[in-house]
Amino acid sequence: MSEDCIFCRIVDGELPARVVYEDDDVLAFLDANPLAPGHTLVVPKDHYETLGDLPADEGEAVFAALHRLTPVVEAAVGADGSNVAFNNGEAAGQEVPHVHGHVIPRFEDDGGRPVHAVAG
Ligand code: D5M
Repeated sequence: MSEDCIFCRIVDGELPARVVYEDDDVLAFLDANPLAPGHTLVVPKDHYETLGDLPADEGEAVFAALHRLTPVVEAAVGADGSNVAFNNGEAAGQEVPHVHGHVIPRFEDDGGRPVHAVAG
């Protein structure tokens, strides 16, 4: 737990979130600034800043949750696909320094642009 980390505070229940999945190692909740309906964030419960800091077993737990959740999120919003991505490090646009995967639903009629173009 990092006191000033918003995702740690969500994991601890101090800040509200629309939680869509939880297990021993991982929490998933809707993104507050969604790029598409159903945009979901998947975070390890323990605080690590980047993927490189994440121990392999916790990385496996995050990937297992992404694997499980992605088709569920797509089905929930009627998406035709999704971008699953990590912004890793400030230089890559990571704004919240608690490693997290994005599941961004995509639709046939949304232009088909890659996610970096969608994010602007
Ligand atoms: O993405 C950080 C993402 O985190 C960005 O899409 C907004 C989202 N965010 C920020 N604060 C919150 C809260 N409190 N709840 C839910 N979602 C939030 P990055 O990859 O770091 O650029």
